[in-house]
Amino acid sequence: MRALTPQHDAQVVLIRRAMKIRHDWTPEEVRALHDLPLLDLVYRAQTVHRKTFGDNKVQLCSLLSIKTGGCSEDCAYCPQSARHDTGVKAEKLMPVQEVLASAQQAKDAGATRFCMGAAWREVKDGPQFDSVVEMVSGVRKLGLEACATLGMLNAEQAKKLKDAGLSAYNHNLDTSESNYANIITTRTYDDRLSTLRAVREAGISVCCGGIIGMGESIDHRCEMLCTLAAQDPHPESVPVNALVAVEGTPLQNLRRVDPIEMVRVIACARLMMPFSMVRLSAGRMEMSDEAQLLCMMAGANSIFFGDKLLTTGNPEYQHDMELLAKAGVTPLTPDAARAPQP
Ligand code: SAM
Ligand code: DTB
Ligand code: SF4
Repeated sequence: MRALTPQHDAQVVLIRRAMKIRHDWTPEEVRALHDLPLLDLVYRAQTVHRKTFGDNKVQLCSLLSIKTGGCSEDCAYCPQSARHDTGVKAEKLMPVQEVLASAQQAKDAGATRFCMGAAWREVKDGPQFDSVVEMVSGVRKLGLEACATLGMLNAEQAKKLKDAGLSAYNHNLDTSESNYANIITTRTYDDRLSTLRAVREAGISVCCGGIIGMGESIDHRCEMLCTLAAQDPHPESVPVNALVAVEGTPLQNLRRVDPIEMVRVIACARLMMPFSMVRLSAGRMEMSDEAQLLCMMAGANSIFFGDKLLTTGNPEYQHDMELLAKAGVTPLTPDAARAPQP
């Protein structure tokens, strides 16, 4: 976490005292919030957001697939699973220097966080992992936050990543425990939670969120939000993805999720985890500018920019910059103060 000014620090201490941080949300309570009239919900979320992040800034993150496709897992949403015929080719791990060149480009374009994704079920010790460790320290040397998402990790691997300077590890719960087996059968919810514990215990920030629009019910979404917020401390970063229905995956025929549903989930995440970065992640290609701004009103304070996510599309850089400029939303700069986790 970057250094804060003494004034800001003092302010956050006061806010923290006034704001009860909870880990015991019940699905019924969350459902009641979720179902509020939309403008009441957004108003509440924005009120909390202004207290914890007074600056109205949005963090620009850059995403790179460092190892694409051929994954042994059967995640129903994922174009990179070897079990789905999506046209995504299995590739080798990218060379360290290429990854660092891409990180430099992202920095030049205004990114403050660089996220590296690998289509692995789990990390295996050996030369590939050693290269990833090198990538992490290289990205940090460029002055960027470094985030990685590499599948399951053990405590020792988490420690190595921490020592290389990894800022955050992304490991999503994706859906609720009660819906998990409908989406993934090759691992359990407990597998996910135990990697998250290893990450936390190594002292790495946790980035953990989910996907909506996979055929789950609203109650499933509320249950997932409760599990996210049950983590103590809260994940510092909570990505909210809308399913990108990719041809060849079992979810290919699902209809685009209504953006208003994204707004509701983002608002709940903001209210439940007031100090976390809430990231409007996949699915922006199918959202209007206005819907994205409503997500920001509801507390989203980060987007991925650049015209590709891992394997699917993302809005054009120029379009995003125009949207932010039009709305008077300033990108977070590397030296900007922002609310720390309580
Ligand atoms: N293999 C690692 C893992 O599963 O944690 C890391 C890579 S995985 C692609 C990272 C995240 O991307 C997933 O947990 C999921 O939330 C998101 N994701 C993947 N495919 C998606 C899709 N089609 N639509 C929305 N989100 C997606
Ligand atoms: C997250 O929650 N969303 C990002 C990031 N974490 C790694 C990935 C979205 C991937 C969307 C599908 C694709 O492009 O392959
Ligand atoms: Fe593999 Fe991750 Fe895709 Fe699942 S989400 S198939 S683990 S790359």
